[in-house]
Amino acid sequence: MTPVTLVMGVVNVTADSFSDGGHHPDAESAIRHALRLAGQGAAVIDVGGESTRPGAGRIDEATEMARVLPVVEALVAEGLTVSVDTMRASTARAAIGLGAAIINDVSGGRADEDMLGLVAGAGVDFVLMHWRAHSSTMQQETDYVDVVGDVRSELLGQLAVARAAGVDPDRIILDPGLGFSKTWAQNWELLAGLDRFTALGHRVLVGASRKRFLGELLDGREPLGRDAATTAVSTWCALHGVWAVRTHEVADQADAVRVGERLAAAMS
Ligand code: PMM
Repeated sequence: MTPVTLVMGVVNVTADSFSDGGHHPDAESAIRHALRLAGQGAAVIDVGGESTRPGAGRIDEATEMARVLPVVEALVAEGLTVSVDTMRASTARAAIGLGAAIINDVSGGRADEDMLGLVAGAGVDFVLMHWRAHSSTMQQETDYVDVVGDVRSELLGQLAVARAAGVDPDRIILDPGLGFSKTWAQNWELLAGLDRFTALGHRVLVGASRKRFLGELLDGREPLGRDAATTAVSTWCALHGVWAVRTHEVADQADAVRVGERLAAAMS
């Protein structure tokens, strides 16, 4: 069976990401970790230099570039498919110049007015995530009438903006943005409603890995103890036809998506 759902392995070169901040503070250890994840089955490596955990502040452009670019360059040289997790067009431009294939912008092009034009001209894939506000205030923006319907229509609105800016729709990957302006309960509703996102005809990415709503379910378990729960979510995502799961741990997730796909095949 050809794999349908991919695993995107997360490499945060940050001091303060919620689950792995400080684990890969320098390029060498980040590169080593990325190669390990690729060996375990990650089809894409997502490199980020700026934490977006709830309450996080911004870092400056020079710091972000210094963290991310050497890692991107080394991983491209190793032949890996590299995604860059950034809200800055300048960082994205530099990363694309080094061979990054995907720009993963958690703001979906809303944080930097130059982002969509850059992506349109560069011909790279673009992850357009549902986003309402920067991390410092996003948890004050969790009012929805119907979270699945509202996230879906806000995503469609931003998709239209991206298309108007010239981004090729086939290059756009949609992401409901678990944990970003979402209460714990709303994350579960979004997972239960995944079919309404995959039905939009775009590839869908889901990032549930080690997030707080899993910790809350598990009686306050710390992030590193949330991988088994993440595995269960990855199975669910594959069962519902998502294009990729974005996870910190990869080996078990790669098995989980195969189980989900096999179940989906048996059910069809
Ligand atoms: N979550 C985080 C960071 N980047 N990108 C996408 N596309 N989707 C997500 O859900 C997402 C993301 C949260 O921080 P982490 O890097 O520590 O997981």
